[in-house]
Amino acid sequence: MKEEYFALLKGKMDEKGYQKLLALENQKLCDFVGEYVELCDPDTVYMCDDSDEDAEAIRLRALEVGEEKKLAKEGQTIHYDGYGDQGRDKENTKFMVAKENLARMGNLNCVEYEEGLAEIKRVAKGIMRGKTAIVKLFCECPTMSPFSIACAQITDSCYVSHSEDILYRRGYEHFMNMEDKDDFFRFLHSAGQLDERGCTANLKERRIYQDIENMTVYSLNNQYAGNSVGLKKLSMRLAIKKSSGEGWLCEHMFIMGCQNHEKGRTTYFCGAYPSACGKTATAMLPGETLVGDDIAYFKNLGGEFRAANVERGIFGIIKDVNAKDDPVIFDTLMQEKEMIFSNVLTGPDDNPYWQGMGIETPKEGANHSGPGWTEGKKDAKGNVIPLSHGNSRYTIRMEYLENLDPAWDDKQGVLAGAIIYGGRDSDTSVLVEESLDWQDGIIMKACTLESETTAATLGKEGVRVPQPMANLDFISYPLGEYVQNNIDFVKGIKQVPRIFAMNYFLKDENGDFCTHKLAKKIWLHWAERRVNGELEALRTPTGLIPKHEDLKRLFKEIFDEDYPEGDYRYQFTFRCDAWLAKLERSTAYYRKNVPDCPEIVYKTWEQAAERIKAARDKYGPLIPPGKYEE
Ligand code: SPV
Ligand code: MN
Repeated sequence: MKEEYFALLKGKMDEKGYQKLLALENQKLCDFVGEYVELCDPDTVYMCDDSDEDAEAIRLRALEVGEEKKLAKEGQTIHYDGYGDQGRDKENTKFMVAKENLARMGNLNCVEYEEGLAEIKRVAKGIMRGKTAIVKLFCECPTMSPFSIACAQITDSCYVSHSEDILYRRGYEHFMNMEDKDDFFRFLHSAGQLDERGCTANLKERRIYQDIENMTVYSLNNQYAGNSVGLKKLSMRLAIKKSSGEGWLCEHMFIMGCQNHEKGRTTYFCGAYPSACGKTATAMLPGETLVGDDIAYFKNLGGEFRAANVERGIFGIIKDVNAKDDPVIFDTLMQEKEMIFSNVLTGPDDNPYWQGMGIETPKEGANHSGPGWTEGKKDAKGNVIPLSHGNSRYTIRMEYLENLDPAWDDKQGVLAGAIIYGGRDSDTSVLVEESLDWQDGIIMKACTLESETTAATLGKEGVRVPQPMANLDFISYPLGEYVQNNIDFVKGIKQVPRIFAMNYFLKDENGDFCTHKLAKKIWLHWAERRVNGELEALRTPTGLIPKHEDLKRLFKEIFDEDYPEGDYRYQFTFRCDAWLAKLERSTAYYRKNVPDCPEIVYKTWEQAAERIKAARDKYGPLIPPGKYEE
């Protein structure tokens, strides 16, 4: 450690904490802590190891300083983010890039390196005065595994540290034992000054600056976890950059096990869906098992396509979680266990309530807009404030879940059998379609993924936007190169996963969704049988779809429900004009925004458009399932 930091840290840490830091014998870590303690100037520094004692101290402190409040059920707490801090702040999330590299970053949001660093130093100066800085070490993916990435977090937010303790594996021991002591991600976070509710007061100075060259993120004046929790989306951007140079992939995907009881087998699926498109609901389908719900690392281990969950917890959207549609999560949220609710209503009985909960909710309470909310309350812009924010969340450990997959923490990850790309699309894609092969899947299903915006990001809701791989917000190097890396990843893989597109949001003639919410289980089980070579499929101009008889049998077996031919015909009709428009939108988007897009992408789309046009000439604009032949 640099000489000057010794005295500084000794003065701000208790002896126990100071010794914990020194015991790691990690110069780079000490310098990171020293440099930012000097700059941010907290009153004290609390160094954690992997003990429950340290975790408990932080949890209690979150209550003491008011960043969290107790709810009626033991262990449950509520945290509020500021009214203007309810989602990821894309505008102020920037990559710090050297001048000479700025041009090749395309339209990624960047700031020139030195300018960015100067701004961080200005905003961070003295930002922790009057507070305690918590230093805690974590590990992404199972510790001491081929997937592990060590992470060091400095934060003055007890809520952030508490959330990270629920969501990630503790990493002090990992730091102690890891081979390359210099190879870890670094996160500096400050919630900044807090208002009387314990929310960030100074949102105007919100900054999330990502130094992808030095694997460090600076996040200032915010609390919403997508901005503040280093190990979640901030580290994801670092991991994507790191993976590009090391031949692996970091994807915005769940990992789950589809259970075929009849055959006694588990097939693992990974799925990418933009926010609020059914990702967690799919990962949590009753009767299946969960490995992870948000971020997956893919590695080629001995020729096998292995997937590992970065996290050990879930930071999930709570809106519409109810006993009928999401029974596994709903039941968990009713338990007396350590969990954090954010931005939901705290009712007069000190229980949490949210939109779409499926029970009667109170007409008053405290919520993201402040205490004293009553039904009909309006915000400064005159908009009615719902009882809970659309992006309000729960933070839980996966170990609470009855559907946790036994392999969730395996150091080798799980063998991926299939990848799903799922968008929010009311009028184009069928409910499930298999791609012709890996490359076709990446180009036709992953690159063309789109969604309508939701409350999970700041800004207007309901606009259709491109969502390549549902990963666009996190891609930290040129997108064309990322697409090529995705195509190339399976080279040398013995058993390449199948790729499926799923769309739960197709609407019927009345503007209602076509199926009930649990029908996703049917599409999943159809895919499971396809992966295992058991069912035939029908061709469309863009891939392969189920036969009615197979879905009918699955609906009967799984739900004891009928699946009428008429529903099937509507849901699996190929819509030529909508698809041509989709390809046109994708082409225009990539031509404009992805200067390094591989030519094969355009060629594949052109060929698909030709097939669709020829099919339209032959069969008409709406092609019912089974009609199309190559
Ligand atoms: C998402 O929006 O994709 C999330 C929540 O998983 S956030 O932490 O905001 O990224
Ligand atoms: Mn996510």
